[in-house]
Amino acid sequence: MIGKTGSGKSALGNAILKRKKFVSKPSADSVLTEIEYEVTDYRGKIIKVVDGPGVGDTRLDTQDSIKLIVSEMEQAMLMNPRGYHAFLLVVKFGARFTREDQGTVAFLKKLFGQEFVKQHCILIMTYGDLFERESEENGQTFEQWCNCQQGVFRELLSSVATGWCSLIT
Ligand SMILES: Nc1nc2c(ncn2[C@@H]2O[C@H](COP(=O)(O)OP(=O)(O)OP(=O)(O)O)[C@@H](O)[C@H]2O)c(=O)[nH]1
Ligand SMILES: [Mg+2]
Repeated sequence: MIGKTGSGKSALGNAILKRKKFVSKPSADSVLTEIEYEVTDYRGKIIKVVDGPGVGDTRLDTQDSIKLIVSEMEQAMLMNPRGYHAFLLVVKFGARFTREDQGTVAFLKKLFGQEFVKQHCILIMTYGDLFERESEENGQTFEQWCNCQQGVFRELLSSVATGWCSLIT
């Protein structure tokens, strides 16, 4: 899981695992500084969920932030030398998707190649409960909402594996 501090990576990991393995709490700083993982079984398949510190940690400047992602990726690769099936890009619904977020995607492409994001990244929007509240008022479905988005978010949507934008609460 890759995403900004507080975007809900650990909460998503816990939702996938169906148990509270990762610490998920409100904090201005990144809760996790090391890579952590947990294994679960889903319909006979073993799923390994890997959680890491947030990108855009408020305590770090850009250079240190890049160093942190590189070292996080290194740890993640060493931990699973056979590789990963999917990277979950975690974005909080309601948060502005900024150039900085776009920078993270560009950085991943640089690190793993241009096709990487299209082939291996799944965009997950957390805070689905906030979306549902809005949706109750304006009647818009998540799909309709995605189709209305412009700018950087639209670019991100079209750069990840098609059809893989999910909403979780
Ligand atoms: N309402 C709501 N709160 C959420 C959701 N997902 C996460 N949260 C809350 O947001 C806060 C941050 O969530 P985390 O899971 O710790 O976020 P994180 O991305 O792991 O943060 P770092 O480990 O610090 O990078 C916690 O208080 C969660 O309970 C969601 O879908 N809806
Ligand atoms: Mg976390």
